[in-house]
Amino acid sequence: ATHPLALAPVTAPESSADAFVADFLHSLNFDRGVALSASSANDRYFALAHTVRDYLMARWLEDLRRQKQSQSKGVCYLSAEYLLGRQLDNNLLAGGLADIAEEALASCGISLDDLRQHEVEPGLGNGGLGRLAACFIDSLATLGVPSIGYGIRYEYGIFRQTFVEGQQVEQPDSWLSLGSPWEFARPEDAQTIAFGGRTETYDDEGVTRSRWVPGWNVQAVPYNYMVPGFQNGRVNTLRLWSAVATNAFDLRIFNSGDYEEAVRAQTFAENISKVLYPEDSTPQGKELRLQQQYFFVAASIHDFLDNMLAEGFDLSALPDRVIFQLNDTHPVIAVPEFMRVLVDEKKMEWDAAWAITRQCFAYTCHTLLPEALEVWPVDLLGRLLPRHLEIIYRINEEFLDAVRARYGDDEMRIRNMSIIAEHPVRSVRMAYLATVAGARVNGVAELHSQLLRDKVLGDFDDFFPEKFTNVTNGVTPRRFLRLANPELSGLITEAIGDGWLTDLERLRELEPFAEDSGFRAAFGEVKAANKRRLHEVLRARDGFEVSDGHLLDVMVKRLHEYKRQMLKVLHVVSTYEGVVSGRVPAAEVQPRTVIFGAKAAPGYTMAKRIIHLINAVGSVVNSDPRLDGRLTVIFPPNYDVTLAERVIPAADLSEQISLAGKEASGTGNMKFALNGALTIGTDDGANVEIRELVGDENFFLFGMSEPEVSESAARGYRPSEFYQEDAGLRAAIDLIASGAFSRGDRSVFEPIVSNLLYEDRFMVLADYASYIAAQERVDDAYADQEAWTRSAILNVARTGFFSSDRSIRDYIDRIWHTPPLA
Ligand code: DL6
Repeated sequence: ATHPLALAPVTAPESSADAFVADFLHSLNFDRGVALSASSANDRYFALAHTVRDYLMARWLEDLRRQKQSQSKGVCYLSAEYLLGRQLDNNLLAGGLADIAEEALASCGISLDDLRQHEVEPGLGNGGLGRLAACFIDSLATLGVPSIGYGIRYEYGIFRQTFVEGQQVEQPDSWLSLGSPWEFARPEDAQTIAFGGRTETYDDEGVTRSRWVPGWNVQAVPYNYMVPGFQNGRVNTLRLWSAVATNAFDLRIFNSGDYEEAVRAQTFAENISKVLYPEDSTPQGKELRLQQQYFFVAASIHDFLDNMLAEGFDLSALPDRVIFQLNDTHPVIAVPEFMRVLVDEKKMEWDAAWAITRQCFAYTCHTLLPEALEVWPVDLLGRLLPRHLEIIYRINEEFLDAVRARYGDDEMRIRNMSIIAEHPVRSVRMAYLATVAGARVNGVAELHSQLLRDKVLGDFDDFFPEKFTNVTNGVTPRRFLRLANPELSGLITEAIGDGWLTDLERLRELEPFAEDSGFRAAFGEVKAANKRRLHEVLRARDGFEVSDGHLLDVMVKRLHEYKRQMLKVLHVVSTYEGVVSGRVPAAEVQPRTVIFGAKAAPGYTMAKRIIHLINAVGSVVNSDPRLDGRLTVIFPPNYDVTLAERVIPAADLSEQISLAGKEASGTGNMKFALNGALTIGTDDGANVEIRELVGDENFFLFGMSEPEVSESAARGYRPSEFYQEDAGLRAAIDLIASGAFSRGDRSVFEPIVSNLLYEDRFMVLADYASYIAAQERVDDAYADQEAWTRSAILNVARTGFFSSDRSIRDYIDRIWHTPPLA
């Protein structure tokens, strides 16, 4: 006999402050093993997190059951990065528990806000791509789409940035040192992941088949995380893999006293998920990176096939059951792995397997920089994954046969389209493999998708035009408006109700309020309150002071030359130079605080020099009395999601100033506009769509368009001509070159100066004059606060399109065809 309780479904705890207190104390006592009076902040944070988890648990278990039982088509989102941000607030909001939790904790004499600050955010991503993945899983859950996110549980996430004498120093991010209350280890669901070895053929009842004889393997242990939808009773799963050695250590060697050798294999295996690869645009041919990629996609594919399919599932029906979305090229090695499983393990005919594979994958490209498209040397790939290389060769052979059949022996075209590059080293072009294998290929903003078709993947567009589509990125309004900006959310809800939280286009209803002086005043007060709150955060975090009445001018994003933080620096230096040279009276300078936030990849020397320059300029400008406190540069270190949530709601001006044709989309641009900052930007990435929606009069456009950039490059770009012809630009560059920001040492920033004058790959100098003119328009506009606030409200009202819910609906319509589960 089975006890009736064992048969009953799991139920959520009663939703009341008293019940919450009881659950919280129970968790403190029985999970943490402490009394409230003896508990640490970490104990209380864990107990709170466990209590919140308990409220979500019944829904999660139910969703897991339903998704498996329904066998309807679902999305497996494969991403090497998830930049999740803090979880507590998000889960409280999704579960509708924030008020109860606050009341419950207060009755125990605990401040919810204090516990919030205790959470260490999991920084398992580098920037835009990883944060997009986090927004997408939030929207998938909110829309009730059957889906699972797969990735890597890096032991160390994106490095912690500190500044030593203005220069970036990286520290490991040991986000797990106190544990994570949100994860569920599932060692019983571990997968064995093989590497190395060789391939062989064998006779299988008269059929010659290939198989892989691997050289070594590791265990992939999954950790599950809840991904709750917004107050809809749905909870999806994020499953992150951690690498563990198959044999922890060799006891024989250990007993002989050679302890290092005994654990060598363990260290080697566990390195695979040790650290997030700290690059976001320029891949380096690192073996460990390829190991990471194969490790997580192989584990995910096997997990899906082993655990998500019904008993006796007919594999030919896989396209009706799953779509694997490849988030950039990092997971593309999944394609040959899937083929290997179908052909070698499931003994399917090659053609049948390929027909299935081509329907089960789709590829999102997130870049336009050719150097950011990953390639793997065949030597390395063949050594690590010999069978996969054979499979890639065959895919390529058949693809090139089809190309020849269409175009004849056009050797140039064939060389250009081959998945295998011959120069400078024989390599596999992962973006090409993804394009050949994927049912769909999408860019992440209209302009980007068009440039992909016209330029980066032009021959492929000619060959399979039906594959190409666009899905413009989006951001979750729950985290980036409701949680990050509670005051503005409250004001919006008061005006138009709260439907916007799941239907962001409803922000349009705010448009008439832009004409309402009372609403404008309230909106202005919200902005001022957000600035004060940011000020408190920056003071407590880094000791910075932000002056009242300043225009808050913000540029936060990864540091990369194409994003052109350098252009922003030149603007600051020009303003400074104007005053100290006596040309511009300080009293005429619009008071501004310029905030930078940016991490540079540790190996990216020029990016690190620019960080150094920003800090150096800041320390000179901020302390020069001639500026009369009217220009301040603040660069808080370690910009992360948590800081973004404070900075974005406070900003007046959003800097989106990449060279046109280089930023695939940007998502920061969307977050700022949604929070009522006006954009100064080029016609690049999603800026184009933001400007179209908010209107020219509410956007400060400057700089060359993408065709103008291409034309200029084709003519032969000579940056020194701009330097010669523009006195303001010359003065700014000369001031940097003079050592004014490096205690007279001209050598410190000389590499930046000569790069600008003689190379300037991203055409900073060409856009300088237009940028300065646009900044003058900003100053003029800001002087009329009523008109500025009106524009800010219209920015909020007109950018509802940029919800990640809309992006996910577009993926469903154009790519996945995975309806929500009723
Ligand atoms: O699609 C998300 C995000 C875009 O908004 C950015 O414009 C783009 O730079 C970024 N790409 C990456 C990876 N770069 N590469 N390869 O982070 O993706």
